[in-house]
Amino acid sequence: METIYAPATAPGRAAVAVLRLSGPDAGAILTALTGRPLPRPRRAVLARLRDPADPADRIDRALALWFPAPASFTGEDVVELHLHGGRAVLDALVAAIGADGRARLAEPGEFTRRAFLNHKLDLTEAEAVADLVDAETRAQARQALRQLDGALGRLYGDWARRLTRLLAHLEADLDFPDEDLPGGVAASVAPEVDRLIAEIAAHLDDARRGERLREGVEIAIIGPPNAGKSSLLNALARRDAAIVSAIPGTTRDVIEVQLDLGGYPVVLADTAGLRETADAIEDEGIRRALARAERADLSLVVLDAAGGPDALDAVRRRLSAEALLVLNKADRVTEALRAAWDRVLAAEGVPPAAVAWLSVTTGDGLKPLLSAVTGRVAALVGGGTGAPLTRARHREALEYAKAALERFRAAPLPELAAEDVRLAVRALGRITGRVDVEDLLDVIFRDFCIGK
Ligand SMILES: Nc1nc2c(ncn2[C@@H]2O[C@H](COP(=O)(O)OP(=O)(O)O)[C@@H](O)[C@H]2O)c(=O)[nH]1
Ligand SMILES: [Mg+2]
Repeated sequence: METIYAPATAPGRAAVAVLRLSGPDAGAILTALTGRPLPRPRRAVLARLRDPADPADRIDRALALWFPAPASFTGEDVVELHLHGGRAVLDALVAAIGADGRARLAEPGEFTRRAFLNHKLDLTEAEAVADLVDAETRAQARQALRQLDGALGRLYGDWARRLTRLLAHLEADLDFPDEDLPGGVAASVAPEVDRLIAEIAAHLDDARRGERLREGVEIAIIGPPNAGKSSLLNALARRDAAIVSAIPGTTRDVIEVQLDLGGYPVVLADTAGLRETADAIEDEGIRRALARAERADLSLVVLDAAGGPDALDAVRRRLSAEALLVLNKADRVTEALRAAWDRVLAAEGVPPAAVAWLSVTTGDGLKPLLSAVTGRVAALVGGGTGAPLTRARHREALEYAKAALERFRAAPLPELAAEDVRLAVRALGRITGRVDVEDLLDVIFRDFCIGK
């Protein structure tokens, strides 16, 4: 295994920069850089780093940490150097290590990859490292941490082990039909397979909570031109992300901003106003607006309330359980007009909880709207019990495993039945990268004491 090294902190000027080395020569390279013996394991020591090729040329006065294998992040010998975070210092160290010739720059993700190969992490935990680094909100970070703690790996690993045990029984029945095994093996494993199908189904049927939290909840702002959609986006984003004007048809493309709503990540999209138009570009913008509203987790349907309840006609089809009706420009709505709105909404059966009065201009109603949206977002991604599914990769493998188990329940021949269970175990093993069917079968078969 080659020794690798890489800066672990983001490039640029900072108080401290961290560089990591991992592999068999990490310790020797540290010795060459300091001209001293290795420090005590896992103790931070002050180290004078110098260029091994020219020991008079000092690089930095740094903090050095020595993690001998296997008690390190990668499971290999690891050295961590905490430098002063300037470009020149880091560049000089990288150049000196490069010139030493015993280590090469790490590929992206290579430290974590080695941790996986050395059984320090399973694949779900390795993915959690990436998610934790990418997390932009607290809820995302908490979810990634749970996964890093092995919550998902344990769940999938446990299912795989239970299935492997069943598989062992099925195969024993096939391989040694003359042996005196308890009769009716396929029938005896059926209840446990049914339990597993139900558990996997419940885990899959989570309204994509975990995936939504990882990727961000999508909210689309739609409505007729000039209703104040772009103004609302800017107010929620607290910056001028979208152009606001009195000219209808100003917004043509989808404009996205990312928000942190109460710890939940949200991708808010402003869209072109919905209307008939002869302008080809605006028409494409409207097509995109509708497509975005279709796939959004939540739509904010904005209307100019001052125009009266007839405005509803243009958006009636967009009102659904996943929509919040925002009646904007309330500053220009008389009491009589408001009463008219209330009558129409009641007649249409729009629940009051799905309606938000707003004036972006005065700011009235913005806070209640924000809490209503945050509440909806929390309901979409928060709550839930246990470890949520976080990736399409996991979902696909679990759906494959569940389908295989359902085939097992319907399979006519014992040989085919065992093969379906085997496929299900493999699919679960692909998620964690850990379950090796053959190894587990060996262990379990030993308990059987057959054909000694
Ligand atoms: N009086 C009033 N005018 C508003 C309000 N919100 C937006 N506007 C104005 O309505 C016009 C259209 O706004 P804009 O955000 O571009 O609407 P969009 O076409 O739906 O994106 C602009 O002139 C805004 O200043 C509001 O709450 N009250
Ligand atoms: Mg606009």
